[in-house]
Amino acid sequence: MLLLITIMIIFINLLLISICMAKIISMSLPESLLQEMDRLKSDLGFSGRSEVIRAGVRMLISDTREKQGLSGKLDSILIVIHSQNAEDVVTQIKHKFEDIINTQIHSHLKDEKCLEIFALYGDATRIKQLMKQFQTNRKMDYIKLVVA
Ligand code: NI
Repeated sequence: MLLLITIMIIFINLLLISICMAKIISMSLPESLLQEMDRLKSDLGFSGRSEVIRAGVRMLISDTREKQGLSGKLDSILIVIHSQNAEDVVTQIKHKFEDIINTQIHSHLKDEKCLEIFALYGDATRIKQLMKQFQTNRKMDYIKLVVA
């Protein structure tokens, strides 16, 4: 019995330590993204917004690790969705990467969104650079790289 209580006390202490180690951050999100996040929360059964963010960050980490491992010459497809008012940004970015963009398809979606599909061929480093330009731009709604 005493052993059980000791184990429980140790367990509670570890739990408290792990809770204290989590950092609280404040962040800003556009209303539309917040609504999407809340929809995800209920659809996927997350217990709270923090859980959704943690899962999202974990996915981004594993996705980035996977992409970082790429090397050599690659064939790939880059899919980007953005709002129509971001077209000038996309034009600027794509002109800097003409050496790896073979084909580009531009199509219009609902809600004044644009879909870009880039067929790429080139060095993995260049492809990663292009992806980074889109990923770090807050005007982009969706970015996905598919490596052939
Ligand atoms: Ni467009």
